[in-house]
Amino acid sequence: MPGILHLKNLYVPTLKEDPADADIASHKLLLRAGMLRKTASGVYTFLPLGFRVLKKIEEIVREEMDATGAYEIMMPALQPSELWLESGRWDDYGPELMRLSDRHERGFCLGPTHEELITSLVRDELRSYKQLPLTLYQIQVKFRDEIRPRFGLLRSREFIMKDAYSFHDSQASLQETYDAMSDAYGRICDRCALEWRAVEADSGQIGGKVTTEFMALAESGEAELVYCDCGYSANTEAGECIPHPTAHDVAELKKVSTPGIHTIEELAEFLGIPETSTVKALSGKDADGGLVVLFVPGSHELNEIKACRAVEGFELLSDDEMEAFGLHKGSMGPVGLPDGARVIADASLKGVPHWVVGANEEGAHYLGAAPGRDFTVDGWADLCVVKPGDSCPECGCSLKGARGIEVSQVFQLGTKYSESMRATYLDKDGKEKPFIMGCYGVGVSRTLAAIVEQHNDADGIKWPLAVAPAHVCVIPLVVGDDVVHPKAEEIARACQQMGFEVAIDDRDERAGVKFADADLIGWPLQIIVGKRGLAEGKVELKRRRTGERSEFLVDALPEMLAFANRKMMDMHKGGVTIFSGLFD
Ligand code: 9G3
Repeated sequence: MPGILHLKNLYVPTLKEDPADADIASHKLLLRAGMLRKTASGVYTFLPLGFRVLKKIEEIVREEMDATGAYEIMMPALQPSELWLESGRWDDYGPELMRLSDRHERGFCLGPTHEELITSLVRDELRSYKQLPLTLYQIQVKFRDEIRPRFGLLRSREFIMKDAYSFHDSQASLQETYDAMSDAYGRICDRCALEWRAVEADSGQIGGKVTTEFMALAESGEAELVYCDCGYSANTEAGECIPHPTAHDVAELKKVSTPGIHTIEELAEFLGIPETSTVKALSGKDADGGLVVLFVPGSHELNEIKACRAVEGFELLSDDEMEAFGLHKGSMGPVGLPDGARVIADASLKGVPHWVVGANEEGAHYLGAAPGRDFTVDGWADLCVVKPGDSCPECGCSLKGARGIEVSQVFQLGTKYSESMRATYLDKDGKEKPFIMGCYGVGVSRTLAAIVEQHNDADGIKWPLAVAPAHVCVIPLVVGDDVVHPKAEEIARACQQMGFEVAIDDRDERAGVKFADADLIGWPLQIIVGKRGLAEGKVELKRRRTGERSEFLVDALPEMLAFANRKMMDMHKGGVTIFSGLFD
């Protein structure tokens, strides 16, 4: 049974004011509540109460990982450079990969992730299809030298991640683990009382193609997502985009003078047409340095990740490079491009017979530019950044937008690492095959911050019961006397006997200071013990989540706590009844 936390002895340096360099709620409140301290830019220390919350989140993650049949291990943070040279990633990453040399001048890195390490760990001894599938995980510190650490734990340079890796002899087997991990991640978010959405995402550099991100909704989140009532949701980096461009009614090619017009807004206003009737051009070069001009509806932005998928090695041209190609920024178009230029257009423009677009001449645009008649489109692709109001790719309804914190992610890696690191097994025909792999990460310290982002108010943090530093804080309004303080200790012990995690604020401080700190730290329940109340045999209860206050007879406390405890145990059994009654 956990001991009672005596705040008089505990180290909880609360702050009255927001620290200067903290600009989002979770960063401010974790510092003010004496749970976190900055050691260096992007490097933090968890103080006792913050550490208790971190451990509870880890425990929820551990329970859900074990329930999927994954086995916990602990890999080193210190990784030999040889492994990253083998996978070819030593040179893929720049200053973000924290590198060091040991006393023998051997190269190491502080692990930002562990694909290389886990693959080298198993490749010599995980040799038969009979041993598959296998999922191993760890909860471990990670290092990424972010160029701009900020928002406290949301983007730090050292952080705690649960990372799991699975090994399979078939895509079907990988899919099974991928789905099981996705379900587990949903339960982890629910048990942490996070409002979340699973979104299709872009797997970026790490290869593989299928990936799902779990986003905790928060205005302070760096990620943008769109979602639909039908259940579809996607990261705007990757989500399919279906713009609805409209054709302007001029059919023959007609050059119009547009002096000083350079942006879509200016063009649309100048011509008195909607932006959806204009076409925006973006010039770039392909892997061979050849000119490629991309065209998207004026109402949307180019998604550069999608552009790179459509054009190998695509890079946007600088202003100088545009000039070198003789292009006029702000009036580029498909008619009259330099010879050899490639034209790639957003698929939605297939339905627009006449474009309003630049004339490749300063201060001139074309109306009625017709693909096929006036110019050739070399390729069509999904090139736009999806945004709220666009049609849902699944059901056609209008998409809603939100911002989110990516708290976890599941990836299908395929054979990217098993091939580059020659990690194979013998299949049932005795043939060498590279493992099919998956990897799955939960940002544990980031989840802690996401919970605070979703559970706070002007007075401080409102910890969900499942991760609170303790469930109850008993607050004697007088200490050192022979009535109130002893009774408060007795009540604390009664709560403890009932299985609650209890703190008692036995500091010699004014009531106002104790109430403010209790609301700031965010204990789910406060039991306030004062002389006047005791004279009537009563104590006051305050629920942090709702602010509701009620009085209870001290003698009724044991069975009331027993009732609350039974309900709380229901919640802890992984059932996710958001606890009503005593604590809500
Ligand atoms: C690096 C550096 C930063 C990185 C990586 C490598 C992100 C890197 C992607 C992943 C993918 C998954 C297993 C757990 C879940 C996430 N940032 N990624 O590979 F060298 Cl400096 O980490 N890995």
